[in-house]
Amino acid sequence: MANVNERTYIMIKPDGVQRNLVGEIIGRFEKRGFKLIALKLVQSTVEHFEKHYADHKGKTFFPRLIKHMASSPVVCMVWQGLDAVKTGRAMLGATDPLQSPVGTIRGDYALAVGRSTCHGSDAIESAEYEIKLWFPEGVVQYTSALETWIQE
Ligand code: ABT
Ligand code: MG
Repeated sequence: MANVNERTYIMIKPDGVQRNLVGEIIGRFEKRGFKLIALKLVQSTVEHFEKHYADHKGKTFFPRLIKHMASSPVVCMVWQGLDAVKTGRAMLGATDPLQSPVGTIRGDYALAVGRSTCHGSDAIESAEYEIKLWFPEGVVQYTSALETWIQE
């Protein structure tokens, strides 16, 4: 059963922030109908990104990935709505931007695997882990007037 309150962790990566794509990416999630329940710009650390990407520890690309992620600020967000995890991933495109269809975030704005512009949780369990990792203070609870007009 699809969950209308499903949450996903979306993060605009250093290359997305540096290229001024923040408004564009936030706008796509807003226009799709998702509800924003947490948002912040942070300059994070190597240690924190090692936790975020713990599943990739030991892989050859890991040190380069972590170095890039900690090189400049990122925008951390939690979006809520119907099937948010799977739909969020579909909005991003594929891991390799060159394999991402036009119309997706990576298919429209990215070229290289190591500069993929935006992160999205790949499963409900990883979303829960990532939301706790990036928002230990919790998310914002509020009623959105739009919800009635987006979801059944
Ligand atoms: P993320 O949303 O960043 O997690 O990307 P995605 O889930 O699409 O892809 P995964 B497999 O999680 O890759 C994480 C980051 O590692 C980079 N990467 C990945 C490489 O540089 N080389 C590789 O061979 C693979 C598999 C791409 C992702 N991030 N960046 N930047
Ligand atoms: Mg991933």
